[in-house]
Amino acid sequence: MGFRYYYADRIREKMPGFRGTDEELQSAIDDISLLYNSAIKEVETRLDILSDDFDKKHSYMPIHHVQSRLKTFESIIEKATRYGIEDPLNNLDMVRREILDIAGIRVVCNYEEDLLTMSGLLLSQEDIEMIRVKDYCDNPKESGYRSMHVVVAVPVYLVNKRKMVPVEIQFRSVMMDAWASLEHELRYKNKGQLAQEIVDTLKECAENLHEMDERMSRVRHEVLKTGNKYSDY
Ligand code: 0O2
Repeated sequence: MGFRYYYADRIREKMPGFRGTDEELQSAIDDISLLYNSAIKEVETRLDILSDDFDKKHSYMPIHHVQSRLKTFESIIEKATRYGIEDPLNNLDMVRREILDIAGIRVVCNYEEDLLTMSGLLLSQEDIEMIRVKDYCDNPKESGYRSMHVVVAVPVYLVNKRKMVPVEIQFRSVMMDAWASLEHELRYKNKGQLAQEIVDTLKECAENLHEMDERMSRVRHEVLKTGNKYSDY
């Protein structure tokens, strides 16, 4: 199976606590790989179609780029432990109910206003269920982080059943994404520890970029008003 990248023997080495056989562990993790990789494909395809249709109708593509990732098995188990799930390796059904970002998609839009357009279009699809929204655009995190996190459940059609699978979608503007990517790298390089002065500077940078986001959006609207190929949007 091309999509499988969790291996039972490697997981056994790092986490020896699984009580079943290797075959049972492999089957459980294949199930996770298949479901969540499929859910990512499903959402990516829907976003692609929406983007193409939006372009056709308005001569404008709100999405700058899309990234996706499947959480590693180790970090799923680590997060489950952090969330207080007892013996997560032997309670994978509970882990799948509680950990909602096993499948993650980042939709980077041009401007902040595009976030609502794209999330609204996706959420209005009748077979998509909204699980939760965390709006860090209007309420940025203490670090300065801005983004809109939407968890949806999407249908995945298997051979003889349909499964609703949760996917966390982070909608960000280009400016929000630039800040988050650089800040994440700096934090990661320093193993999560940054001096207070650096933290303050990064927060200030986030605020400056937010201001820039708003200015760029105003410029865009000026350009639209003067009439050009986007004038019907
Ligand atoms: P990855 O690989 O990016 O997904 P948690 O805090 O994870 O226990 P929850 O509810 O998932 O619980 O947290 P939250 O804060 O809603 O979303 C976590 C994700 O948002 C992070 O994923 C980052 O992608 C992003 N994020 C949140 N805060 C910040 C921040 O201050 N800086 C940056 N750069 N990104 C942030 P992970 O878990 O880091 O991993």
